[in-house]
Amino acid sequence: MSGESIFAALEPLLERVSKPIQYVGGELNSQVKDWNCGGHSPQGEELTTRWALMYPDAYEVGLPNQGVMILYEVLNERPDALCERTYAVWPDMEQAMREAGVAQFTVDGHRPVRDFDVLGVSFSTELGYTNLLTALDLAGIPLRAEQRSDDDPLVVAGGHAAFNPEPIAGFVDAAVVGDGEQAVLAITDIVQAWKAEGRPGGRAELLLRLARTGGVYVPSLYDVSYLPDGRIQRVAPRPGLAGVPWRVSKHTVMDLDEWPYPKQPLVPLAESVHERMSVEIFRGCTRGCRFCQAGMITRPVRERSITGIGEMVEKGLAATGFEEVGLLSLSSADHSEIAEVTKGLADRYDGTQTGLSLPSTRVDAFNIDLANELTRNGRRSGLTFAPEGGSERIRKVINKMVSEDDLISTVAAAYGAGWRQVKLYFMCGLPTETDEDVLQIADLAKRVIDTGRQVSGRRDIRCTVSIGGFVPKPHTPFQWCGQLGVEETDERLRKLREALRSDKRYGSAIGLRYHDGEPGLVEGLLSRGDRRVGEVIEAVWRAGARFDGWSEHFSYDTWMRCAAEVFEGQPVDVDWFTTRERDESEVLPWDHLDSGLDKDWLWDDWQDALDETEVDDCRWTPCFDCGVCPQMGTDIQIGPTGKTLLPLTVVRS
Ligand code: B12
Ligand code: SF4
Repeated sequence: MSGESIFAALEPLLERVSKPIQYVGGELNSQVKDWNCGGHSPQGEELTTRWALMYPDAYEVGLPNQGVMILYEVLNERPDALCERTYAVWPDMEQAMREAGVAQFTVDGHRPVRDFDVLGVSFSTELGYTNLLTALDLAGIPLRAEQRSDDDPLVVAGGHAAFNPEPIAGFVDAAVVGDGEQAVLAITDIVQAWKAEGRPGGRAELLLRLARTGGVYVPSLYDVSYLPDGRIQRVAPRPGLAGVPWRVSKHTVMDLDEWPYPKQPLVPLAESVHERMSVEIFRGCTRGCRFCQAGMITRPVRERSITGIGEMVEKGLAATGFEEVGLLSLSSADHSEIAEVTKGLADRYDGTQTGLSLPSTRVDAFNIDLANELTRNGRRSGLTFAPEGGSERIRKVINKMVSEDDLISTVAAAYGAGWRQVKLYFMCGLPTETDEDVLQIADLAKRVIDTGRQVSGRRDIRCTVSIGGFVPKPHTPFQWCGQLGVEETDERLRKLREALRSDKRYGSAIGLRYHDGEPGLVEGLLSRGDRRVGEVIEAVWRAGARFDGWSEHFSYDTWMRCAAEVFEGQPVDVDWFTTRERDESEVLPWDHLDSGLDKDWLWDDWQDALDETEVDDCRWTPCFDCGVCPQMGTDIQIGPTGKTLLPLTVVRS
């Protein structure tokens, strides 16, 4: 494998495409390591393991992605491994590359992706699947895993969408569920040992070795059988494969302080969605919102210590020159020492250019105090809250324990403290939802504005309602529910728009942002699909689908037409995968991927949802047996540590 740069061939294309800077690399803290950094064994075998890591979306979305940034650094720190990044190229670049015969390349060394040992793909969302196919095709790697030779890289999927890799099972060699820090190092060890031994048994042996770890899912080693009505009968390891597990376990990093990554965050050259440094202050969430896949699959909660956070902020700022730090997690205000963290950092960076921010979604006054603290000297523009459901009833169904009065007193505190704009996130199409539940969003928004005008004494305050269609996800209590159809979703959103527009007293004070139901239905097909959906993905891609997460590229009609052709004569169709409610006994396509959550517990939680019964957060109440801790041998890890952040001497030049 050469690893030669193809930049000379790429360069002439750059002036013909949009935003060429996204293809040139060289960002602050990026790395290009020696292709043979691991050296050779006495027998002449290569001892370097090379990863190309892909975020299957445009550079501007992929560059700031935390998961990719972390794994890139973890791998590059290893002397005998190297890792470079690759992103989805825009259609204009795809065309130019095809015309000029330029292969999918990494932005770091501009090396052909096909020269690497592993192509790791980070799937945060299922709408990136067609972009994987473009990259494979441009790279010259066969689309189907079974057609690959020993010279092709191993294609490994990770990220949250990999918790149901079945729709892409035919295109990937392996999938990893859960945290990647230790998993990528373990995979590197296995690849390295196999190479050092002279690649015994070829690709098949390598895949078997990975599968036998119990933590890497190799779809080609499993057979799926179906019942005549289309449901799955069984997913089982292929006969005669000793050591291939029936269920594949997720990976969990237990002590986040031991993994303070990224230490050297990448600084984008081109415009990106997120131009600030991010520090992940904890992982996991046990609030138990029933729609939230991220919360369910990342249990248990593992906090980074206050001192660990302080160190990451300080070192990260020094390494990047960023002037803003975001304290990120699934629900940052829930960190057991968040008040101390925010006060400590606000004190430390008082009087400097450094701004601090917290993605604010928790609906309570405490959150406002935190936001106020972080903006002591700054402008108070907008705050975001996520009540998610419009009525008190539906919030019980989804286990979002927020009353209308909580919300109103929270926004009163926000407008009273000088904030001018409040953004509220909601979903449409939640289980048991009626028009009435969604229409209550309009009443709520009006109450928010009335309250804001009252407490601030001003007319120029705003409330933006942002609403999206709910997509049921695997490994959540809503994995069994029927998704709301496109027409019903659009009709409900139309009624909400009418209700908001009809009252002239609010004029432009209330804004509405919504997505129609079409992309959500395709996301639903991909989220809860099985291997039969793979053919639809390939057909759609062949029909030109690219960047399905972008409204200007997404074509619902192409998806529906291809799905109808693929499913012709089969007992399944798009509705079967999306709007159909499943029963308790059904084998779900992802049952053999073990997220730690007990299926019986999830079912009971689904029944509790239908009964409008709420369940507490296990961080502050006794364990309610979701199964994760005993199953994974893990534990909730929260403070308080009782430590504080020492102020730093700010050196001004
Ligand atoms: C929580 C969250 C946020 C939080 C915190 C973000 C954070 N911690 O990075 C907040 C609210 C700040 C946020 C903001 C935004 N987000 Co956000 N966010 C998420 C969410 C739900 C989880 C991300 C997360 O936990 N990251 C933490 C990192 C450490 O975890 P990770 O990426 O999963 O990676 C780990 C493992 O999965 C694994 N892994 C990952 N890849 C691979 C690959 C291999 C081969 C292996 C082995 C392992 C592996 O290893 C990693 C380390 O352990 C994702 C959806 C999702 N399900 O992933 C959306 C998501 C990534 N966000 C999205 C968007 C659009 C945004 C915003 C641009 C929104 C906006 N308009 O401002 C901003 C940009 C922020 C940014 N840094 O890029 C989109 C991206 C869309 C796309 N086309 O890719 C997503 C996919 C949501 C969606 N469905 O639309 N986000
Ligand atoms: S096993 Fe218990 S303590 Fe652990 S995440 Fe589940 S409910 Fe919480």
